[in-house]
Amino acid sequence: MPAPARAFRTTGPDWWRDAVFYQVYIRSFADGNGDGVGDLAGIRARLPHLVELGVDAIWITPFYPSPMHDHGYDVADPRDVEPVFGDLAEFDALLAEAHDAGLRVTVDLVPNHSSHAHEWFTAALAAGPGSPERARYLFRDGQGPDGAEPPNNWPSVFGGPAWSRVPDGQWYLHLFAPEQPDLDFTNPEVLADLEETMRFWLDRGVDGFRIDVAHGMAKPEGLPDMLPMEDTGLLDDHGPGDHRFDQDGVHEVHRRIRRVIDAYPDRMAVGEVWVSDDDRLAQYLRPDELQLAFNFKLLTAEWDAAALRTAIEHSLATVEGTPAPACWVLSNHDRPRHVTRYGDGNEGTRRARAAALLQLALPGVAYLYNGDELGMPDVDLPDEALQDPIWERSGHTERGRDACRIPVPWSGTEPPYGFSSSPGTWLPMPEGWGPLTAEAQAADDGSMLSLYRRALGLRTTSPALRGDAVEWLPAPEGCLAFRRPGGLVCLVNLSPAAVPLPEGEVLLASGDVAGGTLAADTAVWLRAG
Ligand code: ISL
Repeated sequence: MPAPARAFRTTGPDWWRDAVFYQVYIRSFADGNGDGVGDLAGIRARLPHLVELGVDAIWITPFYPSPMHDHGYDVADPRDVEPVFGDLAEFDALLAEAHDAGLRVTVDLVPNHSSHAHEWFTAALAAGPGSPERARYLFRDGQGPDGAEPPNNWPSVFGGPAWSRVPDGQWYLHLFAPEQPDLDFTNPEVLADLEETMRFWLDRGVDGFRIDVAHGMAKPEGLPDMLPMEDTGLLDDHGPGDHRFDQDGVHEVHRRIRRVIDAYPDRMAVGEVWVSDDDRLAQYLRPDELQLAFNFKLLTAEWDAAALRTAIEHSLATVEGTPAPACWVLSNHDRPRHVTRYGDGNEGTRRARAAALLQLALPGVAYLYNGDELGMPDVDLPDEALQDPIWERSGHTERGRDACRIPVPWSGTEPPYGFSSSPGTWLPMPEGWGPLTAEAQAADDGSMLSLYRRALGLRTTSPALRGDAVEWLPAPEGCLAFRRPGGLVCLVNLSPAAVPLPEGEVLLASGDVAGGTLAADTAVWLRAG
């Protein structure tokens, strides 16, 4: 049954300023054709779920032709659809249906690298050193006798060196897998092609883009050695010693991207910018660059009042002085899901319920990852089921990201829980997920899904959630409390004991608040009395 017709909740050029986006990891959301892999037809069929959930927009991870060495983030042709996921006609139908249902559609843009199967890379290999074909990528001669050493010491994010050698002796740069050669953005042809890709999707009617590795693209002149990884500190910090990311030249690329977006009414882009320094991150949000940048500080913070408060304060400080609102993320397809990060089982779920109310009470944009609304945990997979290139590249020392990419359970009591008509799903689904399915949770007033639906409903209807400021309130030890200008008070209890419930009308709570107390690992939304 198609989703009922509905207008967009907000219109105009800033429709995204307080929007809730839903990340569809396409392989794992819903399988429409029974091959065990999620696809565009599956998304179409599940639009009613998204409408009932109450989100404003979806972001669909890459569905372009790809040999799938990094599950679609290795793009062989950015202006077509991978047959496993459907075709362009299916995409157009999905876009039209989503729009009719009041849902905006954003798609992934993967500028930093292409697939090794892209026709440009094939041509580069064939053309040889010094050719214009090689100049679209970062081919270099090696160091040492016979050039047998890589051109510099950069490691790949997925493990091993960031360089691979080709038969004629040159090396090419790949910050990710060898099957994902980095493009050279100083080459005008590369930027022109990215602009063409953007126009291709904008002309079809997409509402915006999520930009992959938006802190990549620019590389420093001469590709100097970086500080060895063990000395750079935090993995995602990419401080000044790490030359692979966050180079000043990347901002020119963002200005070019923005110019394309601004030529179309009401379109936006959010960047995946793994830059933790507030001021450096804010640079991506200047008026002529990205409208939004994910702030990953909630996703990396422990379940701890001080850590979460610091994360929120830094995220707000980042956007202060920029035109952008904050952009909150708890989970995505690259990191352990928050139910699991917070301790798994009942404890993890309880905390995830509270975290949902925290995320959705904050001003700005929220991104949900498919399955957040069901409280999906990570799943430990047996070695033979692992698919992420990280597993192989790390010499079987890192298990990679498959655990957070398990297909979504929709209905029934046995795998594949309505995800697919085939039992052979691309990642196996565990036994015992009957109670986790969307169907079971829709029928349960106390479920995670019901909590999300209520929270999203209040976000759009209650005046209490209006206004951008966050005023921190005094709170018991181990608790967080803040007020929004509209009158909402959000109190999260991260302490081990119950705390008294403040005065006010309870709008929503993640756990029991009868008896005038708020239990441990519980959050409440109140309208101050
Ligand atoms: O910078 C990083 C760590 O050092 C990473 O967090 C990096 O920014 C991140 O892994 C980029 O992720 C995105 O691009 C990858 C893809 O595998 C991920 O799924 C995608 O989200 C390569 O395209």
